[in-house]
Amino acid sequence: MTQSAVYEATPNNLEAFWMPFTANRQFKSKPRLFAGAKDMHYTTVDGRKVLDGTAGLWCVNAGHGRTKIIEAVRDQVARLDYAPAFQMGHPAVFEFAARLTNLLGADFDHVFFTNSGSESVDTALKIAIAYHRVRGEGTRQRLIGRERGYHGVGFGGISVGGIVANRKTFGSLLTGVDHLPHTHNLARNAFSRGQPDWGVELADELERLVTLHDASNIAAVIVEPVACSTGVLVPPKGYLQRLREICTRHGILLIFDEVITGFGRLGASFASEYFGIVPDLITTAKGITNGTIPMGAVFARKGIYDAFMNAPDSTIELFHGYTYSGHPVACAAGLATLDIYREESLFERTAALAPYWEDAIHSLKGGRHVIDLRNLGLIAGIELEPRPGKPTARAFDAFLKAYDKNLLIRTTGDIIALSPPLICEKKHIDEMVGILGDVLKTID
Ligand code: PXG
Repeated sequence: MTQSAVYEATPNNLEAFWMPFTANRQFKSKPRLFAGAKDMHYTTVDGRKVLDGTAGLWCVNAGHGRTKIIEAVRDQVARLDYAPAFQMGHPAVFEFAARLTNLLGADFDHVFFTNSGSESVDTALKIAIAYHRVRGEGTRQRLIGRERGYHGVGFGGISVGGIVANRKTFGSLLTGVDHLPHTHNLARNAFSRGQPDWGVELADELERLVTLHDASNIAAVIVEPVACSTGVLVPPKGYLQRLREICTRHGILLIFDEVITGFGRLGASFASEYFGIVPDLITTAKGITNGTIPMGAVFARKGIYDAFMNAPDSTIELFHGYTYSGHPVACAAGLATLDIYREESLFERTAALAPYWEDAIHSLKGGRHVIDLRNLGLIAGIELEPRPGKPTARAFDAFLKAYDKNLLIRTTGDIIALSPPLICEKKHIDEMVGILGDVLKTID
């Protein structure tokens, strides 16, 4: 068999691969395999074209198979395949860090590279705790996350995360962690367009935790500006601003987990720009390389890096990093990705398309099983009434039916999540909503 035939044929043995976050036995009894992708579509091994309603897993923001990225990767891997990440460097990583800080604006001046969102989260939590310590506030060690939050799957991330299934089988997790309440409230906010009106007061729960523990013991609060994995929970108006105010008042670092909301998804470079809020640390991954090569990054607000630079000159300031931090091939992919975002004005384009997206999504109101519709930027959540006694079954059926009709969606619980590549056109939005409307009519 030629190498390309291996990539395109259905493998004989599906058993050995233990698939992540997958119903392995269900999948292996009826596999769904992609062999190719271009722009807005995947191609299956049996030659069907499937419209990508999810930008892969929220990461292929510039669409699939972008020539510029492919060429940059090809060139870099041939030129310098790997350079040690510790005590050595290579030009592309410095260039990429500088380009990223330009994109972020004047408030952020340093970038720490990782290989995934999970690593970015653990990195940010560690930087937050160490930052307080180097400034002589070493008692600040507690971390605060939020119910229903998703911060990846490292022990740090699941400890501050609030998705029960991702936590309950993994033991005692990190100590010293509290959770804010989530912001989902169907009774008050169902079918809100964009940010819901009710819920700013939920941020005041942070004051309660500060009163309980005392600010001198709290290092950081971490939230997703829009909680996506749990099923697209859009923050109530004023909520994130209030979290920022409370953190500032008590010297607590605010971490925005922008693994999904970064790189244009809301129609601005980052959610922090979209909402006009400056957090202290921003975690990213996914769209940083258009999903082409694994990479993540943590952005530090001015002053955070400097606080670590008081040790004697030749000592290591932060004992943290990964073999592949700032991998040359990932940096090449990232630089080409930033070029595409800029040359095609993809963030501005997303902002311009968002109202059309909102109308299209909300046209599903009144559809069978639909109990809520939520949207922001190019993200949507469609919440279905669960089947009695069988949570998740109805949405999973919708996923399988949509795939049969050549549309890729994501489901979590009984919520359908959509997040197409930012190059998507109105005709793609119409197609997605059309297929989904049909699917909802045909599932029980
Ligand atoms: N933080 C956030 C906010 C995320 O959404 C991570 C951290 C972890 O990133 P890594 O690269 O370690 O997976 C994520 C990842 C889904 C889905 O369909 C979402 C993610 C990953 C896979 C599937 O909701 N988010």
